[in-house]
Amino acid sequence: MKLLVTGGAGFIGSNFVMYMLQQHPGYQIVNVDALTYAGNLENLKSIEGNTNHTFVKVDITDAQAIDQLMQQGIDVVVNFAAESHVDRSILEPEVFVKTNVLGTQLLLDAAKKYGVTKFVQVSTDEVYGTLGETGLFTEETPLQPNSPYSASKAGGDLMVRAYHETFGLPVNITRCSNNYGPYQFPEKLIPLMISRALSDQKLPVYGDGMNIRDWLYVEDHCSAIDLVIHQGKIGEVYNIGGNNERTNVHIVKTILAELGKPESLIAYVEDRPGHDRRYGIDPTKTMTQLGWKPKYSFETGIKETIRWYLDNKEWWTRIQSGAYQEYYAKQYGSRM
Ligand code: NAD
Ligand code: TDX
Repeated sequence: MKLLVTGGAGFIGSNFVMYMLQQHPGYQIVNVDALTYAGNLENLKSIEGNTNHTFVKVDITDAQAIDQLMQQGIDVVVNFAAESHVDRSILEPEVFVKTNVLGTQLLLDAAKKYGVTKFVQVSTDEVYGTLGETGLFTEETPLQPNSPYSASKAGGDLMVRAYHETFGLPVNITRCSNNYGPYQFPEKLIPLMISRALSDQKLPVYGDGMNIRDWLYVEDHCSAIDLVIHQGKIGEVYNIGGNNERTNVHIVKTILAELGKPESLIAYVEDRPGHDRRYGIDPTKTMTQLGWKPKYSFETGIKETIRWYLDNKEWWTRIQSGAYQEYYAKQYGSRM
């Protein structure tokens, strides 16, 4: 099988590429990434030299380049490429629409032109909006996105739906809860708090810290997408989550306790505008129809993650200094 994976130098995409090469040693992966600030080829160091993996620096909004790539014969497209940070979408929404809506539509066009056996859109629970104190998001929950980020992801999802309904393109959409684990860019809650706590810097908690997110270890997200690729019923949406709802302040206090740092590092700061109060995924469909089950409890996953950030300090300090962006030029500059 030949997969085109977009966004494979980012957090989940790079974990997914490594996971798939391990699970399916015969598969070929073409990894397409624009290497924005969030793309980091250092994430893929462990698979350098693996001939089943090819990296190509391409922007998914470049229709010509995508067309050229698809000409080689791709079986399955897995679309991770996106602008992914809510706070950035509040400051600069335009690039979110460009990549997450237009980029998705251009990929769909190429998939339609060359014919694929499946197009998997990796989406998020944030498209469903926010929950009150009770209830969970199911695949039938109406889309009510509240941030420019989630609105752009919902726009991409609706394009995927339309290409299925109108052109018969074989698609699946996955909607996963908040991921955490190795290689997550240190702007997101968990790696931001770990890296700042290790440097004894203040930890900015938005609002009252009681907003709830539903956390899933990244490898469990990858195993679910693997099942969707192989067993997902064409045209269906699959929610992915492990029933691990935690308040933000609980997360931050867990990290501080694990690192032996004082809670006095916590600084309550002004709330995020439009801040969704609670996310919670009902994963029943994915579990019963695809036989998916997460491997990691939150308590195990967070310990593994903290250990990884302690062992890979150089990885995130190079991000903080910007030095990671030179890696591409050094490694690939003369070859591409
Ligand atoms: P990330 O920001 O770490 O990675 C995104 C990657 O996409 C980067 O490597 C970046 O260079 C690349 N990219 C951005 N714009 C591009 C473009 N125009 N062309 C080609 N590549 C481009 O994000 P992530 O956390 O790994 O998220 C991956 C996907 O999973 C996203 O679609 C996101 O919406 C979705 N998702 C994320 C989470 C989460 O908790 N992180 C949860 C559910 C779904
Ligand atoms: O400094 C912070 N302080 C804080 O209190 C940051 C960065 C976040 N927060 C809060 C906001 C959220 O309630 O922590 C929670 C998690 O924030 P993020 O890590 O920014 O994630 P979130 O906004 O929930 O979105 C994430 O999950 C779904 C990903 O970034 C998305 O890409 C994914 O779709």
